[in-house]
Amino acid sequence: MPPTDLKPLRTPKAIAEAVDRAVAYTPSTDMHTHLYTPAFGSLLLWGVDELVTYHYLIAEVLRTNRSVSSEDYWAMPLARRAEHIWRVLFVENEPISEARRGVLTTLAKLGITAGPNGLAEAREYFRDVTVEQHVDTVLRLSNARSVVMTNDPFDDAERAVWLSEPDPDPRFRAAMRIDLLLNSWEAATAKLRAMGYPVSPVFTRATYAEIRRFLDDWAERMDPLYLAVSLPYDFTYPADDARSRIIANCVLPFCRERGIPFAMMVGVKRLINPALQLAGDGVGLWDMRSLERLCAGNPDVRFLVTVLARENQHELCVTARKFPNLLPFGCWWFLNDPSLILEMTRMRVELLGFSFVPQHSDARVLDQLIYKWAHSRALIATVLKEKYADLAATGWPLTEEAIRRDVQQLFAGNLEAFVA
Ligand code: RAT
Ligand code: ZN
Repeated sequence: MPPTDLKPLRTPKAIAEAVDRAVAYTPSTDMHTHLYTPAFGSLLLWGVDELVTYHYLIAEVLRTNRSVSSEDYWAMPLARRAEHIWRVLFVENEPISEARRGVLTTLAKLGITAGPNGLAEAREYFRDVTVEQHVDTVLRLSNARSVVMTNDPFDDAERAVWLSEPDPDPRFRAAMRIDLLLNSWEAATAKLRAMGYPVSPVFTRATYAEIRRFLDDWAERMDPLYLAVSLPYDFTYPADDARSRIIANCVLPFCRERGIPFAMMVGVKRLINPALQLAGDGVGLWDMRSLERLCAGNPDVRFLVTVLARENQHELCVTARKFPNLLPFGCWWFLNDPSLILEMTRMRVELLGFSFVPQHSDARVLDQLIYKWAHSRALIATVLKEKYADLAATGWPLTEEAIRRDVQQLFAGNLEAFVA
């Protein structure tokens, strides 16, 4: 980053230039992705065919060209699916949606001309690229210092890799994800037993102890930054159900005693159209009194929270004002669109100052880091320019140094301090 001048910035133009520099040069920690360190082999998705068949685009292709059903779509091999999506969503229709623009931003930053020939050109580009080279290219272009994975000890393929003690790239950090345990207790019971934790379907002291032993063992192995779960829109706590029992008796004590934050991503309506598979989930409004109860009842546990419904965003900010142990993060999934990112980021700055994490990528394909961060950085810069101009108008002596400090907090510092 170029050196700074310590004199206050007087004009909106000087402020805007300082913001652009800070936002472009500050490395980010991407706190939630579905990427893996290359040691995890085929679990790490990368390359143009994966990029073009992102599940956000599957939902778009099925409604844009109804002559190919979801069954027909899934019956095709990956390369044919990519060609179908490219033809329908990029050649026959203007690639105007955010997910489509994202593919084009990514290709452009890799030096591939945005145009109807993009898929063919990109396949040519990738012919001689190795995954290690590509990780370096993508992290450099997205200016991400580190990315946090989603690590599921219940996933057989992933568990096998962990058990083989892989040699991880330190830029990829772990997060332990426990959806099966909290959302499907019956299935989790069978899995835990098979993994050597003799739990019973009814909750006894011994069962809680075995769940806790499972969490401890996997935390030792993964060294996770946080424990995570995606929860449905109707998640209620406390409730007379398996999930609440496990949260109260195993998850909260685990997080408290080990000093590991609990990340909750709340608001999904799973598989409202099952034929779409990964692309078939919807969104619902969450009754956030459960969050108030969790934060109030556990001041010594730190909660990282993102919510999926637009209508829940204001309440999340207000709740965070009341609870220092709550850190809102990201513009998740269906909210990761420019109009909503602008709205949410403005609201968060106004209500919380800089005490939140503005964005994570949720990248499922390595290449997506490029566009998700490019688009988000530009939108965050737009909001910062407005807010700093309003601040400077009061006569406050705003410096470039201060802007850099703030952006560093937003892009990495707040998270690092919260998980430390
Ligand atoms: O954004 C997504 O790709 C979703 O499919 C989910 O992965 C969601 O982010 C999650 O982590 O559950
Ligand atoms: Zn995700």
